Amino acid sequence: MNTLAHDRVSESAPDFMFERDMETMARGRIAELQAERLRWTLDHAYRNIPHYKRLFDGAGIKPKQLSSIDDLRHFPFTVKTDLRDNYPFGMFAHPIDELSRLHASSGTTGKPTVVGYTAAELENWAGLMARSMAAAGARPGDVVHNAYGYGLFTGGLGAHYGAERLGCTVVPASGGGTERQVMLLQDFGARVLCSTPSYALNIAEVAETQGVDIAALPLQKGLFGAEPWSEETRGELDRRLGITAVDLYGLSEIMGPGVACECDTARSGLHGWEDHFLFEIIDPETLEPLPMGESGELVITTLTKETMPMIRYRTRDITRLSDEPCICGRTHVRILRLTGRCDDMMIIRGVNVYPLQVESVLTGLPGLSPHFQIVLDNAGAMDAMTVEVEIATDAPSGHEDLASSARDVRHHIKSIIGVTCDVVAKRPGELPRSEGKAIRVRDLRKNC
Ligand code: DLL
Repeated sequence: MNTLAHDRVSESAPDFMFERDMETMARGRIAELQAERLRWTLDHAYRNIPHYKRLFDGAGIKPKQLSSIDDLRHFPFTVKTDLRDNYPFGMFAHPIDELSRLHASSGTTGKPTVVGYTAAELENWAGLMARSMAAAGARPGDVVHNAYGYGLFTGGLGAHYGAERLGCTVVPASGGGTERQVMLLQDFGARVLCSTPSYALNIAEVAETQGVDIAALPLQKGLFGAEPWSEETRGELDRRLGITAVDLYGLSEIMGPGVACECDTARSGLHGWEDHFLFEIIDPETLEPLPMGESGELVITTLTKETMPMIRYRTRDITRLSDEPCICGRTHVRILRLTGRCDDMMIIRGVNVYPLQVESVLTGLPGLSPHFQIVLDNAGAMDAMTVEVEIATDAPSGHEDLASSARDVRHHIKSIIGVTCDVVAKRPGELPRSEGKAIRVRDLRKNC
């Protein structure tokens, strides 16, 4: 994108945008641009990637049959196993020697999924991350402490180049070494923190045990994502770090972080950058597209990616879209808070439960820390859930106190989520701490 387009004149203004023309484009114009770019993407994928040729031919559809965006619903979906089946480079339209970088996301089983970028695509990504950071309240000249993991994970380098593109000074802290991170936050005076929400809570906790008041430091904005987090956790991060916590979304198959980001003006849904991506919501059972505002699985089609265009990629993420105008002036559709992944859903005694619902209940209760894990096990023919949660550092921790906290939590989970489970209250420090994406579920079930 045009790097000269940013609002140089109004960098310090509250409504500063990195690419105002694109971010505030009339919705009709966005639709025209999307149709044009979609036609190019379908044609490019069909001609250059054998997987898509096979897929489209199998479905009896040709790119030229798309006469409007609505026709996209007739094209087949892409799923994660398509990437695995074409491991490592089978989904690429370019030979490897034309690429500048590879990233990969580690699956729980088998081979990772690999994504590749040309130099131009890295430029594009940096621009979209810069746009996201500016929306979240970062400004040129800010010090950005980047605690997303550096490496094959897209979080570290994605946020890094976005912050540089915005004109910030990056502290490439990566994840881990939390005590040192607290020292760097104090000494370098970062105004912006980038990390997973669970790692930000870990930083807050370590700072508190070191007697450091992060809320009194220059830190003001947090860009948190890469895992589901609740409004209650947002409140906790705002309060404990003295910041405005903003939601950031992305996935490696589509690009990495920066596919969508909240504005710090409204903090009410993530602006999905529609000049580069087309968002649909489908019913994950019937696979039919759902109307604006209904909850279902997010499906994304890339509009500007050359190396690895993704056609109707099923993210497995559950959310809703909103095209209501936003008070910040950005016109791009909003992706409302992601409530979980289809594959994270647990069925406990017939009730559908997502880890995020458990997080919401726990974070709202006094006397508890935000650190928890869900343990799944077999109970006869059914699945049983045990919630392990740590009590707050200042809460009484005798045997009877722990038992009473556990009873209390069990009662709240039953009344709010409607599921009966066991609860084990733990003393501070007994559960593992996150340094990146938190592991919320320990699955001990046999045959799963
Ligand atoms: O997590 C990219 C990223 C890095 C996003 C840093 C934001 C910040 P993956 O490792 O491929 O990529 O994982 C993608 O993480 O499909 C969601 O399930 C989840 N996820 C990402 N952002 C959010 C969010 C990165 N804001 C998967 N809320 C996605 C909820 C999120 N879940």
